[in-house]
Amino acid sequence: MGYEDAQAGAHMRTAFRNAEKHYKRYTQASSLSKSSRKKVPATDLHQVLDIRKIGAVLGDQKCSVQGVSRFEGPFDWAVYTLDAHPGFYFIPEALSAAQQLHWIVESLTTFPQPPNRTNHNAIYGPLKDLWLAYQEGKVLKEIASSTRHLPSVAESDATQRNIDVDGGVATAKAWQFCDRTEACGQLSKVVPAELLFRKLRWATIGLQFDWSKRAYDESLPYSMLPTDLAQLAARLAEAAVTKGEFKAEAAIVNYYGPDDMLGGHVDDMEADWSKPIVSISLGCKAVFLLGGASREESPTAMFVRSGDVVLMAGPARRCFHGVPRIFVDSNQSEVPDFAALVESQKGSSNLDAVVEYINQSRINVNIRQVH
Ligand SMILES: O=C(O)CCC(=O)C(=O)O
Repeated sequence: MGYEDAQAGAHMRTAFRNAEKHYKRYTQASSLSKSSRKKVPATDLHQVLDIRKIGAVLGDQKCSVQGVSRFEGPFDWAVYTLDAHPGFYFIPEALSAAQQLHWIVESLTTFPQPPNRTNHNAIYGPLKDLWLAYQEGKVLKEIASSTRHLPSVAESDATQRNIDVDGGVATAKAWQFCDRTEACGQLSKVVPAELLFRKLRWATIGLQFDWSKRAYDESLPYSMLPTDLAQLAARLAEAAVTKGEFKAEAAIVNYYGPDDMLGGHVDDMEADWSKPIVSISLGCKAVFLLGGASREESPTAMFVRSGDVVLMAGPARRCFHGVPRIFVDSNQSEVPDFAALVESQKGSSNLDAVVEYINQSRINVNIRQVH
């Protein structure tokens, strides 16, 4: 949709949708000739709260600036609240650059590994070593599609399976990463691992989530969250936990490319809303929208940068929220200089591809207590 189309009919849309349209990234179709391209005006960002900057102005003062207040407590970080959104907490620069890099690497290499599920499971079944296959320039090829022979899932670790049963007829599809040359001349479907990685939108870790039922499916195999991530989340959650301890049982990892956004939604599948969602931003800067209990309420827009953490607990758990925009241009993305950090850590492993990816992307790891 073009910029002008997006402006029409604003009065028919909800306040949340209007904000999404306002902050969305508009680009011209590359198929348009130069003469038919219209200039897309720069997005007006003057209403976006910059809590990092407001926090620096506030210091230890007890007053509120632009509806942002310092939350007092014995925490490891400065924590801010929004006067208009009880139960919402913002922790700027909670993670050091080295910690950010560590979780970016995990998000690319480990978190999408089975038994964790990703958006690719529905089509290809579990994909093992997707990042490695992408780095090695591999392709995913369909190696079987049969209505007679239904191999057992455990038959081969290297084989990725997706088994459908339709009207009593079982169809087994099997996929495997292989070298491009091996797939050459093959008639069956072939998908470059690079494309699959670019289309990776989410991975779920810990207890697995069934998006079609909007519920956790505890019958699905899962592995626990890494202990260091669970411990970090429990420490970050402290400001928003009034009783007991935060137990990190599940997480959704969202991957955003330059044009990706996450539409307004409410996270209400967990049993105990007094426990916060701990949401960690990594990579390119983004606009985060926090609305009210209905889409009709006008949301507050704020910048989230790499290393920032937001907590949503209590009343904020009922609030619509989403990410309409990430900033990938180097003058706006504000990604820490991970290349320099990698250079200073040389000798461990080659992280150039990770740095290249994150300079054009955003990752969000949001951690939940389910029970
Ligand atoms: O990417 C973000 O910051 C928000 C993610 C989110 O709201 C979700 O996964 O439910």
